[in-house]
Amino acid sequence: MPSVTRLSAQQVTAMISSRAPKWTQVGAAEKISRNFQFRNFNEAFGFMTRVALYAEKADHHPNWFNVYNEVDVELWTHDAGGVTEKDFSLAEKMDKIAASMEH
Ligand code: H2B
Repeated sequence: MPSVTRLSAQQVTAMISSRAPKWTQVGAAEKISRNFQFRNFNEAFGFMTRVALYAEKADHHPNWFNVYNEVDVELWTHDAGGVTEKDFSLAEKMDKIAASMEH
């Protein structure tokens, strides 16, 4: 049994509006996604490193794809088969880390 409950598509829509407006719902709210762009690979990898440290502590990990200065992220809770509160906590953390790296 997953320890957290999957959110409904309606709940995901509401949570995106209130907490993570830069994120997009994928499919029938199976995932949320965001594209991050940085100045160069060094900054993108720095972002990934900071997120990785947080993800390990939270025991909740992003699915992501990096090419040079871009990081494409998809978040869902594998155990729950959909999006949960944990994904929104991680999305907010990623937004904060990225924002702190802007000039
Ligand atoms: N990350 C994500 N995104 N979803 C999960 O279900 C998940 C995870 N499960 N990180 C955790 C690790 C689980 O596999 C370990 C054993 O706690």
